[in-house]
Amino acid sequence: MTTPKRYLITSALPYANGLKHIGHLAGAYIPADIYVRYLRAQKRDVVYVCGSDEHGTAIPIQAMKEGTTAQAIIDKYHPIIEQNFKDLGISFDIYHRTSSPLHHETAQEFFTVLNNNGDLEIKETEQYFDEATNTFLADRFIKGTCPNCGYDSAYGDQCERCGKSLSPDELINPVSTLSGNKPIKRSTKHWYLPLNKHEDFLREWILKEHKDDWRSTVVGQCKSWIDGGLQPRAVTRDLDWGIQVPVKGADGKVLYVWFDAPIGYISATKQWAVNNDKDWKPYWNDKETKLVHFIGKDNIVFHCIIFPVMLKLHGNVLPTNVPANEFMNLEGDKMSTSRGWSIEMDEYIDDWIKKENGGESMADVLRYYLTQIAPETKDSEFTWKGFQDANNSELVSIFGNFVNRTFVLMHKLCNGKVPVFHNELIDSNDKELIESIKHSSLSVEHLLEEYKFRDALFEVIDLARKGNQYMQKKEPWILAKALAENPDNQKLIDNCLHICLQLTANLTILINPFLPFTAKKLLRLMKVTDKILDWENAGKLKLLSVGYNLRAPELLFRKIEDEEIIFQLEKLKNKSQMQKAESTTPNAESPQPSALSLKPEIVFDDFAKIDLRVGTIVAAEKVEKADKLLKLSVDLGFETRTIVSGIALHFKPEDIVGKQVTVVVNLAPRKMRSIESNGMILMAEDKSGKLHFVNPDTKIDEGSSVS
Ligand code: B3M
Ligand code: ZN
Repeated sequence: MTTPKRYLITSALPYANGLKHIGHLAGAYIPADIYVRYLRAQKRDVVYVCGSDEHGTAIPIQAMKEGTTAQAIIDKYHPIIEQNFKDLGISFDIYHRTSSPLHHETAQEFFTVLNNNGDLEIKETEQYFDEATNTFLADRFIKGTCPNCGYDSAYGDQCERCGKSLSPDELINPVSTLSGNKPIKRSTKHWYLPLNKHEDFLREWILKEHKDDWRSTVVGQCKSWIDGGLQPRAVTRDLDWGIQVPVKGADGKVLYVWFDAPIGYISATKQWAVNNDKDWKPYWNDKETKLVHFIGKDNIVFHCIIFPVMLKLHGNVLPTNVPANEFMNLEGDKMSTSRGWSIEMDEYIDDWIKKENGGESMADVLRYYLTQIAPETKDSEFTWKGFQDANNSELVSIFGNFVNRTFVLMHKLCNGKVPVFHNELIDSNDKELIESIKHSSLSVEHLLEEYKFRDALFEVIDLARKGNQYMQKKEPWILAKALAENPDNQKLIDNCLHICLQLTANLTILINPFLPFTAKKLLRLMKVTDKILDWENAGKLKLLSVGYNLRAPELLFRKIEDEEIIFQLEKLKNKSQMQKAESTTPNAESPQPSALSLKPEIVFDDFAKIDLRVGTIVAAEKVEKADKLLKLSVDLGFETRTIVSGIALHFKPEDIVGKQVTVVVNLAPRKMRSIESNGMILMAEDKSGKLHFVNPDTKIDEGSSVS
């Protein structure tokens, strides 16, 4: 294999419409980061780009849910997502945004070139239109039943269950997600990318040229797409959020998000070049660039069919590989933020990294487990038990243990210095381990070049395991006990620890792409600079010089206790129950306007702070000069409280005495009309605006808690 002149590595641009979960992380970010860190260690010319995808209907939909603007949504989530990636060690060279002017220009230029060359078709067609909101319905503005798998909430551009790419016309029983109404058809003009004209190219390029070097899952999906017949694909939309179509008279039309988003890789490269005083062009125009897209399987068609056709027409390089991952499930079910069945990156960082000193090593634990169970060839599953096991029985017991023993013994038996190696005493165990070090380095390299990240990681851990076995055979601590009788034992001890230390240095190089925080810690322990991480050092045996003083041992990983896992499992269950409760209340799941004014998502901990109790109203009177307020005395079992409530227009005082109510009892006291109110009564408002008490279906003890 000849080494490519340069690499351009991309990870899918996440929509800046909410927090991203660890399934996303496992699919498109961790493998790319491992690959990039490896390439950097190989001293290859590599640029790793990513950024927020800030267009498409996903953004305005989230804005409606949060009762704010699309701009406010992207400005809120872009920095959070960017920071989350940083905290987890994802080392983009640039994390850009598609809302930037540079991106808008780049995408418009791209469109203009294709349009001017006659590569796009303009068609006037009938499209779904929502009269209530005066909006054409495309992508996520329209939902219906998937013709492929029967899922009843498939979007107009893709079914999130089976991954099939759709058009609104294919949906069975379509409804507007904006109003919940059945849409009508209305005529509109759009630009189309005639994929059908590129079928021969795609067959040749994917199904012949790349049939053996791309993952079979990827080639398989492309094949079924091509065999299913390629259709012209609309690349513009009637929408007010996105990049203006750069054509006169196309007001109110924007580029389809899947047209502009992948161009985001190009604009990110441009911005990186500006920031670093480099030339971006060769990365996209020179045939000697190796372009690799890391994505999840739901993005295959966009990266393997649509974007390559665009790149070819525009005269850019084509991806060399698209190592897409399958999905990662969670505790027996599909991961989904909206159903509350997920672990958000942000949540993991809060729970595991920020809470403890030296918490970065917990970022590596997640990176480790997600790589170990990476869905490279089929769907996989994250379980908290599996996470705990991977940490406790591999990172702690194998890798961490080997390094720790080496450092402890070196300090105890070799004065904290790298001991000399006595060549004349080399034995078969030494030779075997030395061979393993060389062999593993080559093998890890080979596997990484082939995007086999889980196998590569296994190889590294296996090498550490061999280190433990070697030490077990050599038993330097036993040799030390007999030093008085056999002074020559010191030489044997020296040889053992010399090799173990050189192995530690090698493990540092090999683990660095996977667990960068751990590698950094190891560099500190060995008191060496990151020069040692150069891949050319892998497999070498003289990385640490004889006589060099090393730092005292420090644990690399800590054990994860059962309670921590139980806590996470409980939290997950609670989160999904809360979400379920919300979606079974009327109007929440069905696409009524009220669903779109949902408050921002909170975590269970937020909810748990609210103390809700059942109480009975024992007295009620009007508040003077305040026609809306009633002053209530509420018996809560443990005490009777005064609560001022704005319900006077709905209830007569004498009618509500004796009624049970639900009270927020830990709300900070508030003065209203100089009466201190100590709590709040929960009320439900019906369609007509009438208020109702929220109370148990039968009379129960005052003070009973509500949760
Ligand atoms: N934002 C979809 C996703 O987050 C989309 C990826 C764009 S990559 C150019 O799955
Ligand atoms: Zn489907």
